[in-house]
Amino acid sequence: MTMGTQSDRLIDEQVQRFHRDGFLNAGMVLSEAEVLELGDALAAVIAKGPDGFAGVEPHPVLFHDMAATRDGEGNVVSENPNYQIVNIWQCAEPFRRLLWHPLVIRAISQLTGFTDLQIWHDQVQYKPAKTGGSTPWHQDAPLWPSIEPMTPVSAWIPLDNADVDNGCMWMVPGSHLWGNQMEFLGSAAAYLKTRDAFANLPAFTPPADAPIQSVTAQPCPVKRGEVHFHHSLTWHGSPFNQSDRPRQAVAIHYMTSEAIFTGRDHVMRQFIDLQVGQRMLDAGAYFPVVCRENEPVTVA
Ligand SMILES: O=C(O)CCC(=O)C(=O)O
Repeated sequence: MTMGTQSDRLIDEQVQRFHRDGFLNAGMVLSEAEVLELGDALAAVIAKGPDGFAGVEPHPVLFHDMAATRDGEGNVVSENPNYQIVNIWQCAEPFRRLLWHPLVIRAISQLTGFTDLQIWHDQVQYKPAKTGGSTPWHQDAPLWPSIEPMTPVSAWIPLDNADVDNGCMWMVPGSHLWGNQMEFLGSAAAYLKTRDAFANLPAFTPPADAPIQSVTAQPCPVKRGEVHFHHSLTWHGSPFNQSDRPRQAVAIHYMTSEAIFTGRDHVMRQFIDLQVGQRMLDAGAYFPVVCRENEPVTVA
């Protein structure tokens, strides 16, 4: 693991860079064998497809092509599929074990400053070779209205080398300190057709007191098995896969112990049986606790 000079912790310079930019590539956290095991598990889920899970069989919470639309006759059309699989951990053991990765959890604890951490949900995004579609510019936290405050940090681990050709994520440094800008980012959706257009965000003026004042879309190549962290308000997205290689990656979205339930909707809302205002730490088994009092919990 190349997280810092110490083997299992980020160094101060990495933590500072994360706070400045809102994202950080912290280096390798998986062995080649682990990458292959996760890849096989993902291939098995993809081979079943969104409709391939029998009624009582463990299945992901959501499995769909984010880019699919319907034609005039109601047929599903998707020239540029981008498959999203939410909570693959519920049906694939290697992904379940990954939630408890101690190095990743220690880093999330350092980056958030919280000693107790919990899983919100995971999600795979799979862009097939040559055709894989884009993920529009967005911020995560506004898409998660069931929980507050908007402070979580995510770990993103590709299972294929992710680069500008096959649709690595792009981030805007400093944008995590510009507030909720989803309305503006929605207007940027038309800028997704090509990589150059993706990089060319419309004009935006950051808040005057924000440390970073320039709006720069930066590609973030990440090697398979490395971890890339991003704050839940960092502007990010990923363009088309223009290569002859697939682009598969899993994001794990973590909550800190300050997360409370708002009552608002999200695909994970169905698993929350709490009163509004109660802490998510009491939400139960679908939201595993992975760090207690600064120590990663061992795999459940
Ligand atoms: O995998 C991608 O390209 C996008 C993932 C993403 O938006 C996220 O992890 O928040």
